[in-house]
Amino acid sequence: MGLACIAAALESAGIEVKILDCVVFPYTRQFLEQTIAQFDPHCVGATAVTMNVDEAVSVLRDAKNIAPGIFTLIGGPHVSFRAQETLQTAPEIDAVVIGEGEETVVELADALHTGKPLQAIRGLAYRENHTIKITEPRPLIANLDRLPEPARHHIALGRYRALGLPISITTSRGCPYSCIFCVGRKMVGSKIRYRSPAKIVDELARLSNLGFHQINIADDLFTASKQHCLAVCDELIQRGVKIPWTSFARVDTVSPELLQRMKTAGCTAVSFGVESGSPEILKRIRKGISLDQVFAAVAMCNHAGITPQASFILGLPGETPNTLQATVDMADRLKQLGALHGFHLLAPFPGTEVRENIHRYDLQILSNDWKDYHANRAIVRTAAVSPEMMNAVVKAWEHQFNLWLDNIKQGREKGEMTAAEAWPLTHLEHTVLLYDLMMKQGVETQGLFRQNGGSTADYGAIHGLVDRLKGIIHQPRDQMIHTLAYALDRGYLSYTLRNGYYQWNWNNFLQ
Ligand code: B12
Repeated sequence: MGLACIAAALESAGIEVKILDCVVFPYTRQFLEQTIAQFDPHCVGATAVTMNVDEAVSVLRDAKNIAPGIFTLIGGPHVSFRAQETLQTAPEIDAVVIGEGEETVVELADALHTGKPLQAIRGLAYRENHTIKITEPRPLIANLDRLPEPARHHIALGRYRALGLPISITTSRGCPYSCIFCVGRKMVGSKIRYRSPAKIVDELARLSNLGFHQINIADDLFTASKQHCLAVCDELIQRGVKIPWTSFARVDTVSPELLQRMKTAGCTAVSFGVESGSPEILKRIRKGISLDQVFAAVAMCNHAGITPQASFILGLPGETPNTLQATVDMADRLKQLGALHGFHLLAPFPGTEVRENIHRYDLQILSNDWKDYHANRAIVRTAAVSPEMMNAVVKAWEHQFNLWLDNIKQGREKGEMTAAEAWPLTHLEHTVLLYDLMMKQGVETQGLFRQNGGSTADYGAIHGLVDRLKGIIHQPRDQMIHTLAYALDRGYLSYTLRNGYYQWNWNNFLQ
């Protein structure tokens, strides 16, 4: 979303852009080299969260080495809080865009073109005469309606659709709450800025035609304003836009009326940050919710027919074996009430209260290697809880998940399950294989071959490709046939037969 927003702002200013999406394409220096040779950009930028900042920096390093004249810049929620450090440790990066980037990047492009001084551009850190300069902070963009729609045409959406991922949209920016583990509010401000419901639904209507199974409303807190949330829902209902969607919410911002309307407008699931089963911890992290409110919100969702999802963070300051147990118990109780749940481990990101003022908290940070900041394994300890104790909870949860998958597998093998019942596993298998195919460039390198495969029989497009993928994709043949047939059927992949040659392709244009 970040890159698509930056691309849209640049295009509106008449600047040509190209997005290299290293989420669904494998990154290689050669790939970057080819792109730079063909596109010949003045500037190369990258986005990053903390866990992938090193990779983003190394892409920019490659860009600088390939073409030293290129201006390199980086933005996103990690470097916004580590601008100085980023420039100090990565001499190949010329500038850091701090905070919202749409206006900054357009002014920067103009300055690079005209030779205007960078000093006048707010929200920028850059190097001048071997010193690092940080300009005035950039005020948040007041009117989001003036921003162009994210330039999704630069993203290979077909690949995201093939992986079963939802497509994202934002309807607002900002969060008035001040949870100590989150940088959201510091990135986007405490005063929420809303887009107008008519514009949002125009965009949602377009997204609903792209063949995604679901839309993710990626706002920090979609339900922050009841009025805004209801207005978007009413607009969706009135215009008859039918597409399932999900959003983030807080348990103290939902009501039966709101959830009912969200359901009517297409909402299927709401994700709540519950964080902990301990009231003391909830207080300490300034979450501002009670456990009663959690139970009430889950009941309201159930009543409205919306799946409640609860997300927890282990390793919050002051965690003890008792609070850890309270969180596990809370998750179990919510599960019994029909809520899905997941555990993450605290990653104290730059810019968060918990990291910047760690001396105030019962917490020790055990790793400053940003690659460890993925929140799936413990990188903190408290006085009473070790990383091993926290990891054990997550591992037990992962074990339960694997047992559930095994059960489906057995049921499917014995023919005791319908295809619909087995779908979560079947879908996961398809996703894993298709992702592998993308990352290994299986279609690009092996997708063109002779119809009869060298023999007299027509081998068929699927069998032919499966044969050629042997040694590249390490999956059983049946599975590969099944997944390719599924991807063809859904239009994720297609092939043509011309002059005795099959040619496979990923489909990117989704209408
Ligand atoms: C929605 C969301 C998600 C969605 C993303 C959906 C999507 N399609 O993008 C999902 C659920 C998938 C997700 C996943 C994760 N998320 Co998240 N997410 C958010 C949330 C709530 C909004 C992000 C968003 O879309 N904002 C709107 C876009 C337009 O803003 P943006 O990306 O920040 O980009 C702007 C600027 O940063 C800047 N910019 C960004 N990149 C660049 C690049 C250049 C060159 C320039 C010039 C400018 C620029 O300009 C952009 C336009 O203004 C934020 C909270 C927040 N408000 O930041 C957390 C947040 C970004 N997520 C966070 C985290 C930790 C994660 C995960 C690591 C969680 C996990 N353990 O798996 C993953 C990482 C995924 C990844 N590889 O990036 C953290 C990141 C903190 C950090 N320092 O790492 C945040 C800040 C929340 C928090 N806990 O504090 N997330």
